[in-house]
Amino acid sequence: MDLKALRAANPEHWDKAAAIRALTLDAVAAANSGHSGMPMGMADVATVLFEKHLKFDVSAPKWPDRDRFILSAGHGSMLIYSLLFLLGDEQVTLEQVKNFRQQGALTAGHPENFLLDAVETTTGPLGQGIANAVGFAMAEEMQRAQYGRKVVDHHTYVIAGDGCLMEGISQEAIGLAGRHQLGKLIVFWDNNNITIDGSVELSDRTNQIQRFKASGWQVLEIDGHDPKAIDEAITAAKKSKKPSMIACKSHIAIGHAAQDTSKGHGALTDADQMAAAKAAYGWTAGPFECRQRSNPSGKRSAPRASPTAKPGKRALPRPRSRNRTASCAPMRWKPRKSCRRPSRR
Ligand SMILES: Cc1ncc(C[n+]2csc(CCOP(=O)(O)OP(=O)(O)O)c2C)c(N)n1
Ligand SMILES: [Mg+2]
Repeated sequence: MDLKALRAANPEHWDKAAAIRALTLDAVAAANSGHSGMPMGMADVATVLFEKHLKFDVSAPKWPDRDRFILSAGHGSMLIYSLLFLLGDEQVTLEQVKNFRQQGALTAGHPENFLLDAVETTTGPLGQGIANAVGFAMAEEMQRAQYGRKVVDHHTYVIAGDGCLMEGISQEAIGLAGRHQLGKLIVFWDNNNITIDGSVELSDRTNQIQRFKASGWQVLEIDGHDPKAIDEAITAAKKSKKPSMIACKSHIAIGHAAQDTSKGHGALTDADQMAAAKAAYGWTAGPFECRQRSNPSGKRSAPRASPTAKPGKRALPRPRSRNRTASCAPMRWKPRKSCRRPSRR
């Protein structure tokens, strides 16, 4: 992997994804446990999804018509904690990130929906997240049929790993989603060919592309480190009447000595190797330091207008701003296009 070329091609994107990678390394090292490689490998996909497509308001995580994001590969929980911290989620503070996996922390080893408002559903048992996501997408279809598109019109996005797709429960859910043509369900497969024990072929040789196609899905195959390809695939998936599976060829623990190995699945804590990985990213800040956090003042962002609101009117009351200190200097993530105002379809 030529990280320098990737960085040079999309420097702004790269730095945002690198913030996820660096925070993941720092939090897992501080806890001396966890899973570093998956968040590092899927940081590009998550960055494009959250920056360009996901319809949500970080200050109103329970806003009813938000897009749902489900991290089925729950062991990679630092992916969602990093994203929420960087976006300015008021529950996921720097303190919480530093206390990753500690007793009483909201940043539990696996995402827990009863601990964090922005976590849609608890995940960790492989396969559970993707199966739950099919239920979320079915609920959306049913509500949309009942209340209409002006009120209910959101997508359900999932990141699932090799292990999720190996679990039997995933087939029942995939079959159901295909049967009901849940076009607003979009699954990213972290196609890194590595699991906890080694390469996937050790235990499974299923052709996942054909499997999803056979179950009635649209399947797209992309380089999971190419932000343009990720963006285009999501755009295409959103247009499909079928549920979509985006197979994202990725490198677990990208840029680290453990890249593409099962060692990369677990906790990467070696100080020298961490320093080398950060150097490869061009990341010069110290542990837990990042300029990338949006909303560093702790001020809540303006609420979105609802699909039914007249232009200029707010569907949600403007929340009060809060004072909170953050160690990061301002550098806002650009507002997501889809977050400005939902399209009227
Ligand atoms: C049902 C279930 N069985 C076993 C585990 C333990 N486990 C956690 S992650 C993992 C390997 C997952 O591999 P993959 O999804 O490819 O993740 P990656 O190594 O790419 O991060 C296993 C076996 C689990 N979480 N759930
Ligand atoms: Mg894997």
